[in-house]
Amino acid sequence: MSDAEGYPGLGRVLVIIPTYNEAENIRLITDRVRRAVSSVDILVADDNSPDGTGGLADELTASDNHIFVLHRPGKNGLGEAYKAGFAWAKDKGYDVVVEMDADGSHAPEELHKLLDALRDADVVLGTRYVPGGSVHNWPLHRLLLSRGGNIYIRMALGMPFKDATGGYRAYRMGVLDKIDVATVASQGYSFQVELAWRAYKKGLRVAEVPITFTERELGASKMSGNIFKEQLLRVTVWGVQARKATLLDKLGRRPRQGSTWP
Ligand SMILES: Nc1nc2c(ncn2[C@@H]2O[C@H](COP(=O)(O)OP(=O)(O)OP(=O)(O)O)[C@@H](O)[C@H]2O)c(=O)[nH]1
Ligand SMILES: [Mg+2]
Repeated sequence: MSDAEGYPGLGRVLVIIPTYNEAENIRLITDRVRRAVSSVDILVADDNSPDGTGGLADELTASDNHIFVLHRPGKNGLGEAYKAGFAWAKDKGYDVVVEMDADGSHAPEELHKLLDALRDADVVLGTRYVPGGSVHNWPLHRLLLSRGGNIYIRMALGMPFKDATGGYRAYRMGVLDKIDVATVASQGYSFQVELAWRAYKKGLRVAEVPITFTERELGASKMSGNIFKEQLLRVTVWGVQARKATLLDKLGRRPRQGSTWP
């Protein structure tokens, strides 16, 4: 079982690491997390990776009682893996959940910065695009897509965050119920954007801390053009819905209730 005291001032923290074919990375990342912040627990949410990541995670579990594995039946996207991990964390009574990629892009050595900032916030976004933040080893087109995507998100949604697509984050557990995370349908980067957008709309305290993002060195990317297109489409629709709601509000009429897809 975990250290009873958890992380000072925050309680029990669970770092959720979704994995699909991360056999080369899983031990490296869990070792780094455990060395960096020894009081946190780790949940590997594996989608039955054909390369045996789930089995490797089982071996780690057997040798370290801070590491747990959630075996899922098959590849079902990053968002679904996180939602299952969040539900697991709630069930086990954690106070804080952290999102972290398995490929080393999110440095466990910076985890304490996110957790320290969470003492005065409800959500902390690890941010590449503020002073002190950086991106290493990304080709120019990847950087332009990411920066351009974030500028578009700021314009379309009117939320101030510099890095709404990043996936290195910490949430107080209560936030996930407040933003009704179980109903989030987005996948890929949109999943991250939708969580930030819902937290922003609820008026929650969202802090951004600079992080150093490093492109994966081992294993294959699961990023695709469709993930980027999904983000563009969803953000555009959310932006239009938000402007419509503001306009109706000004006219003294209530927005029509109904589906909020996408
Ligand atoms: N459980 C689960 N994990 C996934 C799935 N897709 C991606 N992941 C994990 O989510 C994390 C981020 O995926 P990456 O492939 O690194 O995506 P990315 O960081 O956008 O792309 P790169 O910059 O090219 O690495 C990694 O830990 C993946 O193993 C999925 O369908 N299910
Ligand atoms: Mg990656």
